[in-house]
Amino acid sequence: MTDTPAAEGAPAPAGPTRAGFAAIIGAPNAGKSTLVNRLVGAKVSIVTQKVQTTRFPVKGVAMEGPAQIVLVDTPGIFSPRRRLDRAMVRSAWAGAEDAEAVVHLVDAQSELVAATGQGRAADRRAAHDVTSIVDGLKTAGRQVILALNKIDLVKRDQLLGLSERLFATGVYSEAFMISAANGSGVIDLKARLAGMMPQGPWLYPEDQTADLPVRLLAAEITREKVYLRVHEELPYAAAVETTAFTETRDGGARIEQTIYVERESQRPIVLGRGGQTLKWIGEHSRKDLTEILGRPAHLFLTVKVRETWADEREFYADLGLDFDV
Ligand SMILES: Nc1nc2c(ncn2[C@@H]2O[C@H](COP(=O)(O)OP(=O)(O)OP(=O)(O)O)[C@@H](O)[C@H]2O)c(=O)[nH]1
Ligand SMILES: [Mg+2]
Repeated sequence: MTDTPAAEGAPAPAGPTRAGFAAIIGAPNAGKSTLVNRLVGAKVSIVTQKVQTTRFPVKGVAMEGPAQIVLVDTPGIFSPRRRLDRAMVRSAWAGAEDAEAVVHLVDAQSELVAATGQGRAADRRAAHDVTSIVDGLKTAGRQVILALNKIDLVKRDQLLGLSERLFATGVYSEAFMISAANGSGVIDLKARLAGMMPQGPWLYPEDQTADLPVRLLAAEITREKVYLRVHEELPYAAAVETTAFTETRDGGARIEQTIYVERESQRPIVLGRGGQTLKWIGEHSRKDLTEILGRPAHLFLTVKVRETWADEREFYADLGLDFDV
């Protein structure tokens, strides 16, 4: 994703600088991470077709003239059941609390399909999650920006009705219609967010796009590949940990990672016949990591069963999530 205009290499602005936080909230799968990557112009947050991909708030830095917008990609907000769910949803709301601007991203296609009473269960669930986010915003007494996403998938004439219906809830100050996937409308949204940033010094160096420890970023890239490859067979039960990250003599990075699954029966799913699936995951992750790190990545993957990873305090601390919610 390099086609978003960025201020990289541009001369330092003459006027006063601005900087602040803009949080992107929304139901799982609305396209929040896709939007953050698009606004930043680089891959900072992983994207899959699976709901609940993002597990903790991820920051990405976007530049727009004299303004620096620190985007906070948050986990999807939904009705939480397990401990990890509760921690994710709590962190999403917390990400919004401290931000100068909040964008509620809504999957326009899911909303429209759900409103007809038809569509998949996933669409109805997404629409239900949108309603509870609206309720949450009402309770918080907070007005936010509405962004209708995935407009590449819907007829334009349906969008106006949808935006009016949502606007009537009173929790939105303005509305944008975008496609995070193809970039349509994103420039306008970015300009608006830049205008909302308060005057002040930049919070990150101008050329920095991500704010995630490299070991964690590397683990996230591999988790994305696991999800992309086995998302149907492995509902929600994998974690990836970088266990070693060392320099190699050729200037590359040697990265050792463990993929944790919750059941013995899931190990062969990740390995695949003759180890083919794990090989695919490793190859794709290594390719991405080499690109992101800008130097050769040598990746070594192991699969382990750890039934309790989702109930271990240490795992939450590593991701900056609250264990006790
Ligand atoms: N057609 C279309 N697909 C999109 C658009 N934006 C995102 N997607 C797709 O929607 C799916 C979910 O995207 P993500 O960016 O992972 O969504 P998310 O809101 O971060 O999801 P969670 O992290 O699970 O809450 C992916 O398959 C994306 O490719 C869009 O504008 N148009
Ligand atoms: Mg996400």
